[in-house]
Amino acid sequence: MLRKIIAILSIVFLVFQFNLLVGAQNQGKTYHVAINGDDNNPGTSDKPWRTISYAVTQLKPGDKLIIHEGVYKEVVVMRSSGISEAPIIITSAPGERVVLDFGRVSSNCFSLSKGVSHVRIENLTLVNCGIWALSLDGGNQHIILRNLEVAYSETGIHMTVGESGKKPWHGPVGPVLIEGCLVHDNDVGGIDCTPGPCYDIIIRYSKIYNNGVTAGFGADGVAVETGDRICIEWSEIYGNMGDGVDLGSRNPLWFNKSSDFRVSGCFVHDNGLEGVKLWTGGTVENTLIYSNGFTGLDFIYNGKYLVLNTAIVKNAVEIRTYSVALGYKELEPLGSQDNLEVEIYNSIIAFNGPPDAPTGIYVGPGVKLVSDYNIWYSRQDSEIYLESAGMDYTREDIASGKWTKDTGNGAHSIAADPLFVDIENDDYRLQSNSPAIDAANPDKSPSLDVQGAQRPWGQGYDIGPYEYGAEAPPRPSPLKPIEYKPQNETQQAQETLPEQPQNETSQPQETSQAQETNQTSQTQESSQEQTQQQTETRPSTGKEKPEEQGINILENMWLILIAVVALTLINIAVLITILKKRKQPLPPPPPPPKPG
Ligand SMILES: [Ca+2]
Ligand SMILES: [Ca+2]
Repeated sequence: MLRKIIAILSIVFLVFQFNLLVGAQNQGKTYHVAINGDDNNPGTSDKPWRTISYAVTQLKPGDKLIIHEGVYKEVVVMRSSGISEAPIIITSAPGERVVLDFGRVSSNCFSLSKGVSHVRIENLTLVNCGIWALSLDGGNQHIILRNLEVAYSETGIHMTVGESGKKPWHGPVGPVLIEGCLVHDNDVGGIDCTPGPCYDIIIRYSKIYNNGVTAGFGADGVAVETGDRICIEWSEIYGNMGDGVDLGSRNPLWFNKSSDFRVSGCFVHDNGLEGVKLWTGGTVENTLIYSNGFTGLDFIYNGKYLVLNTAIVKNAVEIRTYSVALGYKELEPLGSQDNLEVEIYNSIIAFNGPPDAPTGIYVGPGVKLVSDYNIWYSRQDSEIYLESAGMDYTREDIASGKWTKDTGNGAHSIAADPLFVDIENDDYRLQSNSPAIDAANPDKSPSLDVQGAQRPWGQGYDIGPYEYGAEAPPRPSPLKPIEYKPQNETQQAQETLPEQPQNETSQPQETSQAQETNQTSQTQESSQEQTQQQTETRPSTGKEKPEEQGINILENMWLILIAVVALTLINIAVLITILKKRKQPLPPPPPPPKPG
């Protein structure tokens, strides 16, 4: 009887192994979608599917969907996930331009449904969506969005669903890596996490620009209402009608739970309202904040804030406000403003505002400011306004040591023209005789500058985001900067898009005057163009990144195959032994158990 059971189990096990074998072969299949395909096809390269929306229903962990050139007009809802060793990858065929033009449909357009995780979406252009072009509905983990253009929609990339100030309907979102993306010309926001929370979000090598312009709406470039561990690095955020970066919240539900916000190696400029706005703490380093309409840098509620090697220049040139506001009294504050711990080192606050308006830094009564090695040069009679003392510190007060004597700050600070190369044309690199050169505190200096150049160069570290003379590697940029304008209704969806050389399209074709005069940006881009392919040389701030999921499926499959074949051979051997033994006489049954 026992042998019979073992034999049956053995056969069952063999069948199981056979299934595993088949499963292993199925893992990591590559499918194709093409404009001339058919959803009744098997989805192979010679018999591709026609629609992305059908294709995504067929995907399993490890599968890769390759979309071929053309303009696709359909809404896509993804309901299947990958797993950590085998993410689902959706991408265009190499060198082929794939556009999803949603025709301004009044729904979300490319959605990752509740809980859909371990997905990589790459090399696509998503435009013309009536609501959210790319929506991470909630509970989405380990998502990589790489080399996407998301534009001309109501909102570009949206994470979590629900009402502002309330809990999300489908849970938080993250980790998410948004890398090498262009998010622009959306009506009410570029990248938005409302209500949140979003955790472990990294946005890098991206450009987020001109959002809110067409609709005349105060759209932010990047806005995260609630969440934590949000990092924006090596990116350019400009020309948005609202704030460039707005991290944190008015929402009291989540106050003081979020403090790891980080803006590093970024250019934040020409936004309509504020440059960088942090509500509950965070770090701003190696960042150039210029020509924003309102306050350049704004820290609002209690928290720990750190500013390193940042320049805040030419902000608030039209509106009467401070260029840096620390703990400025909110009209209806939902958070506390009695304990902001702010450190500012190696930074330049200069040339802000019209001459007759408050333009320097405002230090609120609840702020504990520790600062040194900075350059102040915005307004001669009020570089620093200290609310607790009701005192304006003038350029002379800083130079003569009065500011230091009163507050203990700024013993090594400078009240002089930082001598930028060309302010008119927004080139904020340092001239060779700039007082910022070699004048920074080395212990507070990041090892790379805003262009990714190694610090220090020369005798020491420089104040501000640029290290004078240091050799800058190519500044990271979107891998495939492209511009796509939604087509007229009368044009054919299948129409092939004109081929555009990459280097010409990397400069967005804005009409804004601010961008036309933006030499800094253009200079960077021409250096990017030469070296776009050298992505491996990109600097990194060492910030932990979400797990890369590019596991070699093929390698895994071979391991599984070998294991399955070995197990099968052992199993067959066991089965043969058992069957042979069955022919031998059975031993006598054991005596029955004695009662009692
Ligand atoms: Ca805002
Ligand atoms: Ca130096």
